[in-house]
Amino acid sequence: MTKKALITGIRGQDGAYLAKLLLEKGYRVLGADRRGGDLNLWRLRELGIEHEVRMVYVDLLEPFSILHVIETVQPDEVYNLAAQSFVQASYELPVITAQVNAMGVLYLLEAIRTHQFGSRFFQASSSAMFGRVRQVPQDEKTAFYPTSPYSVAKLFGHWITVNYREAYGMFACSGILFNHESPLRGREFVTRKITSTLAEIRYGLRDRLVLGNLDAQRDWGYAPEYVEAMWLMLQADTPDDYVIATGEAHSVREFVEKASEVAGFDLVWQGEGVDIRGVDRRSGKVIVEVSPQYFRPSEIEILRGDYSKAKARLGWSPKTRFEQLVEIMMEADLRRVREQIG
Ligand code: NAP
Ligand code: F7E
Repeated sequence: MTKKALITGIRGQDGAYLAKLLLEKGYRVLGADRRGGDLNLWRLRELGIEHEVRMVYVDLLEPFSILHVIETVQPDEVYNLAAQSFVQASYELPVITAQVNAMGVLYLLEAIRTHQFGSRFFQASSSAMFGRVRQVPQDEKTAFYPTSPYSVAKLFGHWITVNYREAYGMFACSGILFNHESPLRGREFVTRKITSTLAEIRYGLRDRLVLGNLDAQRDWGYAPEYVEAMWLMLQADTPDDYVIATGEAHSVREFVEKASEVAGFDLVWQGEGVDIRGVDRRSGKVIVEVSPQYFRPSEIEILRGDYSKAKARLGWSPKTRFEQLVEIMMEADLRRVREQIG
């Protein structure tokens, strides 16, 4: 029988890739959408699946919408990818971040428990929960130390998922996802901000790329591979929690350097601290600078994950390395700008 999957956060990066993967596997995919209409379906459109996903109204802040959709759809699998996912914004919007990222998870779990259709549940947890990291690399046993309203709320989402599994025997899994990127990443996140802005500079639509902390290090993987791990977790014999990562960390500075190279710049750094400048030796122009406006009240200096458990139990490993990821993203943004200017 055709399996039904409900994906919250369908308009986001992961929602789009997961929908594509599940459609390819023969699932009927229902996309939980808080806005309605067909505005902003650009990611589904880019993947050529905008007419294959059935949209249903769900706002994670509206528990009745969740109860209603679980009751009417009776999904085999529920993937909770919806979140206020931008860490920087969570300092300005702490309450809404907590409501969506923490209470939203509980509403979903409670709706599944109440209806007892046996839906399997995936929660998109975050490496940001490790925050002020207690060890490098981080694995499933590493102590959490969240450092933003975003990650504190995600920690609730993680533990309530574990709690519903242990207390009620639900098939509920939490994926502790390290940063994963792609050409479908939102432009507010640093990787896509870098590639989209450098592409615009390359074709004369913009002068500068202004960033915050260049020294922060992240374990950046390729998003289509991460949604495969989500699916694998729900196909396992028993529910569990898994770190999904590449095992490599690189700095924001390294990302800028590699992306500049792919975009055809010859970047050299001049100065230090907030006065640092990235200069293109070919044109002599400053193309990168730093502004404290993008510094965070509390920063995560390094995240690097140990995905051994996912490898051993799910057979999952990352395939796309850092350099390749930057190339994929940079080339996609160069292509987009070329198409835009004709
Ligand atoms: P994303 O592109 O920001 O997508 C998040 C989606 O959540 C958006 O489509 C948004 O809908 C939806 N949403 C926000 N508030 C909602 C609400 N109240 N009700 C219903 N939907 C709501 O995020 P992503 O990168 O795909 O990430 C997917 C999930 O993985 C998120 O939970 C994120 O926190 C988590 N995660 C991501 C990463 C990563 O590196 N990408 C790492 C760790 C964990 P609108 O389109 O309507 O705004
Ligand atoms: O920042 C630094 C910034 O916003 C990465 C989300 O998917 O991954 C993501 O959260 C780093 C930080 O991602 C700029 O200070 C420098 O150290 O791309 P980001 P994030 O905060 O790591 C986790 C795992 C999630 O769960 C989240 O949902 O880059 N940085 N300059 C900058 N960051 C941004 N956004 N913009 C800058 O100009």
